[in-house]
Amino acid sequence: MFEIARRLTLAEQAEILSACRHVIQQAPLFTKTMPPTGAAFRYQCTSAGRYGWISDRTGFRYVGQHPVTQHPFPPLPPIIHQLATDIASQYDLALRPETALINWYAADGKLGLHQDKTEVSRAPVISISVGDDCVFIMGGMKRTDKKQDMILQSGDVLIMGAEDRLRFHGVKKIISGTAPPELNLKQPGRLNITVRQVYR
Ligand SMILES: O=C(O)CCC(=O)C(=O)O
Repeated sequence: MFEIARRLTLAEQAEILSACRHVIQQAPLFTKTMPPTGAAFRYQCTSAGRYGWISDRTGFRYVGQHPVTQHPFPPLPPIIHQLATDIASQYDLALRPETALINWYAADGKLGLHQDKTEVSRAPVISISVGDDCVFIMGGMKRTDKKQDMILQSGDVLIMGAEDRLRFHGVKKIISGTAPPELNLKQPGRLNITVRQVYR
């Protein structure tokens, strides 16, 4: 299934934002580059948990150390861990969160169509959005399959699991100025956190 599994309250969103800020203080956002060209991605990223996802000229992979600080990634914030396992169990799916990829999209940020398949595990991916809305593209199992645009808003928690775990997807556009003012974002943009099990 892929669907919006929950809409978080503003208080929950603020708590998640604060947990991510704490992670970012220890494991700063960085810009990855795309294999094989070395072109820069249009968003910044860091991770929390046992592993972090990186990409460079040699490929995509999970690593145990932040590529800039060379330290282990900070622990997965308990609020994010709990939310992800609650959502998975709501759908009777097992998920042992091993990493949270934290993406930050500025106003011109985007992420091309891709499948999440660096993970060996096929446990569901739980995706939490905070900040500006975005136009999210959901495709099928093949890159060329029909795609649909959907708006992801601040507080939306999307699940991609079971037969939909490997659907192509991407972020087409950030809709600037749509973040809830109560969140007091220090700069405009969108935060997305995907919680994943990496290994079986
Ligand atoms: O930002 C999003 O909503 C999606 C993030 C994503 O697909 C990824 O990090 O692989």
